[in-house]
Amino acid sequence: MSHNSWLAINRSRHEPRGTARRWRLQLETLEDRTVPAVFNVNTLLDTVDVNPGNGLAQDAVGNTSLRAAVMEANALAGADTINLPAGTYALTRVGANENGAALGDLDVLDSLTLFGAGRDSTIIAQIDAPISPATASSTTCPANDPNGSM
Ligand SMILES: [Ca+2]
Ligand SMILES: [Ca+2]
Ligand SMILES: [Ca+2]
Repeated sequence: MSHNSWLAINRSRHEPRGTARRWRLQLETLEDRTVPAVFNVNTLLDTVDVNPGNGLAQDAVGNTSLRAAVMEANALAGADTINLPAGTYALTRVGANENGAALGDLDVLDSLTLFGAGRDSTIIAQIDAPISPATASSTTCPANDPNGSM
């Protein structure tokens, strides 16, 4: 999912003109996590991520729920993507005024893209507001639906 280095080609600036160009390959260390995580939801159940921040959006039985995916995406710095297959995702974990996506609405705390299977196929059934972006750059809707719905 991530890679720590990037192959870079670097040419010395101090070469005299007219000489054969010499290219040197060098490894350049980048941030630990440069590739956005992609979570593929595989359950309709409203379950929580048992270990936010470990790179896996897994509930207690190892499934990836929408809520677990949002929790893990929040725990990982940077943009992430969640793929939602067709189905109705009923948010059943009641809890007003909770802002970590573990209860109630799905609090999106950083950049996140959700892809559904189409407006009439992927449905998030809400308790109150199903998704509450906490930042201006948060949620975008799927590219595969011209209406901009799930
Ligand atoms: Ca996790
Ligand atoms: Ca994130
Ligand atoms: Ca919440």
